[in-house]
Amino acid sequence: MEIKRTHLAAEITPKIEGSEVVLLGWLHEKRDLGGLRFLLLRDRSGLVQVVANKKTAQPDLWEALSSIKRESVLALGGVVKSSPQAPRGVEVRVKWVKPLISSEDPPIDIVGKTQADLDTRLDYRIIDLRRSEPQAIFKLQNTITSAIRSFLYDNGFIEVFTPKIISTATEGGASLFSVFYYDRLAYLSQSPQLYKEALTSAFERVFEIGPAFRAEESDTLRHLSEITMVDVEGAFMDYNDVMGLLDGLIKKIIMNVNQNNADELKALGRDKFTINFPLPRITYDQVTSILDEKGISYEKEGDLGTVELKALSEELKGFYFITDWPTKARPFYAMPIKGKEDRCESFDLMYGWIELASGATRINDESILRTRMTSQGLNPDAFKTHLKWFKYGMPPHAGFGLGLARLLMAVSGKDNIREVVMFPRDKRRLEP
Ligand code: AMO
Repeated sequence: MEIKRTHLAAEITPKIEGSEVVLLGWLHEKRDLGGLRFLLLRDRSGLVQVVANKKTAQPDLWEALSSIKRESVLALGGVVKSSPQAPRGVEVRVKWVKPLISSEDPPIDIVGKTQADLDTRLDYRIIDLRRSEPQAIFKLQNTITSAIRSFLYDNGFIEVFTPKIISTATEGGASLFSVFYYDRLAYLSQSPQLYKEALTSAFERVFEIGPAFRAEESDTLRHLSEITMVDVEGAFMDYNDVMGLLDGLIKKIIMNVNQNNADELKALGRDKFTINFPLPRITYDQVTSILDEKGISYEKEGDLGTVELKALSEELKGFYFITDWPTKARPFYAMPIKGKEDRCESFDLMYGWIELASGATRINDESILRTRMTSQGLNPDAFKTHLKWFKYGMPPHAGFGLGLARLLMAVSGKDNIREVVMFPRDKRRLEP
């Protein structure tokens, strides 16, 4: 580009009063006050006020400013002057403007006074993402993913990338999307579970932040068909070690969000987090006793549904673990507790009534794994490739899968997962 930016909007501060600056960005808002024309220019750092005075501006500059539509991309030059009324205490007195490309009138309001409904916003998602709230949400997401990576690197985990086109179900469930793979049928991966487990025998500690696909029939505020999953797996660890790791991970994320994202939390009407660690742990059997006391019915030895979890969240706020689930309610790879085989070394990390992550100690003995597959109604022959690795030194291991969007719901305070995924996919939506 031939015009070079000298400053970002956020760098226009009283410290550089009197300087000549060149700014690049989008026309966020425009206001005419008689002989004064105010613009708000937006770039990746935020907004800055720019002003032109009819008396002193060249006529062609004044004209250019009157015809420019919001969301046009501009280069402009001017001088930084103090202005007590301007949000930054200074403004740019514009000397020249060069529209780089013009915009049509935006289809949704970006300035945020009247907010379109979510479906309309998602239809125009790229425009919607210019609003301050989605900007805040995805900046929080960036803090979260970078905290996750740095925490896991510091703990000896290496980042891996496993295939997303696979030949058999991972979780044994029915929620698979099928795809044509040349002349065969294949599936989109629901989870890197089997790969991450096998990889512990080569690298001990691995993690992946990647897509997972779930053909979910349920149309809820917390389920999507394509999600980003944070999968972590470590050799020579059990579920207590992994819950300890998650304690450390959540602590690091919250610390970084509190430190780096004060503006974003404010934009979302959120306070900084104060959380006590370690996070509370409650067993499945303790949960069902609470439900019994409250007179709430649940499926015996089964998963906990929304009604049950909402009732529980009246007692337990914020982040906590539910541990020691019934073996029959968990996937085949979860390790039964020795001497109490109807319960397994497993947990869910919760935030209020929303499940954020599941994890477990895994079975690393092939014959036990085969038995568990059969008792869950699965055919071990379908898992031939996976079972093969268990003959060659599969270490004891444990891990978890954390739904990134669910965590972002917790941190941003949004109750619809579609708000915190840039391009959500559900039963109805395959665009944009
Ligand atoms: P699970 O199936 O419980 O476990 O998924 C782990 C986490 O992923 C998130 N999640 C979803 N988020 C949005 N929409 C969905 N449709 C959806 N499905 C799951 C949730 C959930 O807690 N292999 C195991 C993990 C493990 O044991 O390591 C697994 O996939 O936050």
